[in-house]
Amino acid sequence: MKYVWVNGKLIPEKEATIPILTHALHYGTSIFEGIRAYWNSDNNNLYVFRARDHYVRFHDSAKIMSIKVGYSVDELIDATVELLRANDVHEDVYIRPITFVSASTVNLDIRNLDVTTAIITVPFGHYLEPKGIKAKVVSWLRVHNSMFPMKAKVSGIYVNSVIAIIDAKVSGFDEAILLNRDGYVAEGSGENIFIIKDGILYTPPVYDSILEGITRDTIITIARDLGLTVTEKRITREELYTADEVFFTGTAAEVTPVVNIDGRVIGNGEPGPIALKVRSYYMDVVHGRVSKYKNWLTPIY
Ligand code: PY5
Repeated sequence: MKYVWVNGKLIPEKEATIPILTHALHYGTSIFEGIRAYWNSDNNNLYVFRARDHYVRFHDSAKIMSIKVGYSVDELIDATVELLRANDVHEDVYIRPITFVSASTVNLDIRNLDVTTAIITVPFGHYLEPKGIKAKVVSWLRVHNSMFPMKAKVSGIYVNSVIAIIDAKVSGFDEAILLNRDGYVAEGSGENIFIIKDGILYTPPVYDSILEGITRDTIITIARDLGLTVTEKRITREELYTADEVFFTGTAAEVTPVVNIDGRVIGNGEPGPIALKVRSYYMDVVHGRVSKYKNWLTPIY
């Protein structure tokens, strides 16, 4: 889009370039977020979804990595609003805040190195096919909590997701499901996972080497609103195969039904009724159509 926000200033996106020896490019030393803003054509407004929660997680990721963001949660929310207005956004967009180690050095101790904080916006539609996708439980395991704090959204760790999704795609599937080191279901390459059995929703607990997804939290909250029971528990691979429904959640993925896992048809091979009901409510919430969740939204206009 026209402008990006870099260290407190709006600059033309074309001018936002980085030197070749940038630390983050070589070592993945960035922390980032993925946020969505939804355009509501009923009242011609744009709503950023759970901006505060995303920027709190951004700060948590930074703290874990000993990176200093340089801007408070409130300043980052204000910067996001300023950028969306400057870009005159009237459509659904993805917002990508990032703080990266911008020093040009080969040293690994980043504690005193210069960082750059930027926010970029891009037009964004569906990340995964909403009609349902095929997933593969790949042989690559999710990086375990004891090897890296998976609560932190750190760029370098995404090579684990990249190798997993390539494995799934070359085998003809749409997305990967990763198990953790203990053999339990962790998450997708860029999504959390829920299964439904006999009307109850289950999702892996946060200590099972997953990113603590904000959409995951949203779904747990709004599903309970709909009178559904949601339980956080360890999930085995066979529970995936024999679930009545499975769906992924994520800022990019929203709520995406998984209709086939490792060649086993899930339910009747179509998106299930509970996933569809939860997704429809989720879309209402993010578009500002549910008054009780308006506090999750930052209106832009
Ligand atoms: N797990 C992983 C590994 C993720 O990358 C993501 C988000 C999630 C779970 C869901 O987290 P949340 O609900 O807070 O978004 N993935 C990013 C996203 O914007 C990047 C995907 C390429 O959805």
